[in-house]
Amino acid sequence: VILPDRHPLTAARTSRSRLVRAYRGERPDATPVWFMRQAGRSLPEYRELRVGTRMLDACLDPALASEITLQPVRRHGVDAGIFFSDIVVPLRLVGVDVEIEPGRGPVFGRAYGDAAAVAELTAIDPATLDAEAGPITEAVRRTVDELGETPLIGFAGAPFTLAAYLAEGGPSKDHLAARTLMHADPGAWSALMAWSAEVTGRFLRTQVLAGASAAQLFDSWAGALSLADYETHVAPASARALEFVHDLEYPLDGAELRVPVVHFGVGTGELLRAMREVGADTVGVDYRVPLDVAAARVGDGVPLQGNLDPALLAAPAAVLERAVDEVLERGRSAPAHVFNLGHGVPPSTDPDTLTRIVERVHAWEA
Ligand code: 1CP
Repeated sequence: VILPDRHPLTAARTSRSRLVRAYRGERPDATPVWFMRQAGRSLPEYRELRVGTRMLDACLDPALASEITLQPVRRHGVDAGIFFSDIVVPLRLVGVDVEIEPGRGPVFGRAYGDAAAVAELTAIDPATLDAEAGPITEAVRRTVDELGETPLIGFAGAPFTLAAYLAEGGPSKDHLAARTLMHADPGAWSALMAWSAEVTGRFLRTQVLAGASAAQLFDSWAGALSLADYETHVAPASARALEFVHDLEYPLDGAELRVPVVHFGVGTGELLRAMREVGADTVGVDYRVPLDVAAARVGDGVPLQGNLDPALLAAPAAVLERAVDEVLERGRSAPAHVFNLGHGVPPSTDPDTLTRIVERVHAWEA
């Protein structure tokens, strides 16, 4: 499926951007940089806009979601916007009772940790998302109109990370409820994973069709799994979720190219190769594995994204600068590198620190 003419990739507004070039495995004039959670509480202009609006209501207000997405692009000069939304937005859209509690994260009206609960959840037809996704489509369209030649990254939660919340009914440290269900009732588990893959895959596809130039799958909590459990009980569902965007293509130099897909998780040092193999073009690396080590683990020819430790953002300037340079140097081991943090921007971060990192990354001899 070729993306429509007005799509920024098809219209050649973003197909030669630094970000999309790097995701294709090329080395542009400067290393592209964006930050996970760049939109959010580190920005005073975000905190001001969010007063009096619940998180998920903000996500479903196209004007607000679009403005919040644009704020860090204007302020920092990053090479991409990341759509302001949340991994649980598609669950809300299909009618699941979920809220985001400030300081806590996603909280559900009930837990889906056994076969009976999973059967109730999976009775919801994932295709209902398509009829409810109007606010997402509109927010993405508004955003890419404003972004011009800067690409927008769409994202979704991977089925395991969604299941980690669903099985527990909220955030948890070790994702025990999900990991127990996986082994206690593999049938219910695979039903939950298949359903989550459909819902989250449709959410991702909606964003790309509406104008996102890349797609990132967040399997934030996959690092809780052994490689064997990941491969057996999780990887097939992640591959299924990514199939929802794999057929979307844009024309470039007479060829038809797939929309780039990035796959990221925390603590996934043992899983990097497997995360590539589910169908990712670029692998996002957290701060625990240096990029040169990660490059050897994922195999040849794979662009990497990452991986400055967010803790360094609060360190003295000289310490931070050395750490940024080291990430860039190690990034040379991959065919292409997109600079990012090893996980999200902490809310206490001084925004000027992020702006200075962008300047330093862009000035570095790629
Ligand atoms: O009121 C607020 O400001 C709430 C904080 C917040 C924000 C700004 C939450 C609650 N979600 C978001 C937006 C968000 N969530 C974005 C877009 C903004 C950007 O990156 O610039 C993205 C990509 C996410 C994705 C997300 N949500 C992930 C995957 C990324 C990651 O950080 O690992 C996860 C795990 C969530 C769940 C979630 N939502 C919110 C919180 C606090 C959490 C984590 C809770 C937990 O620790 O389990």
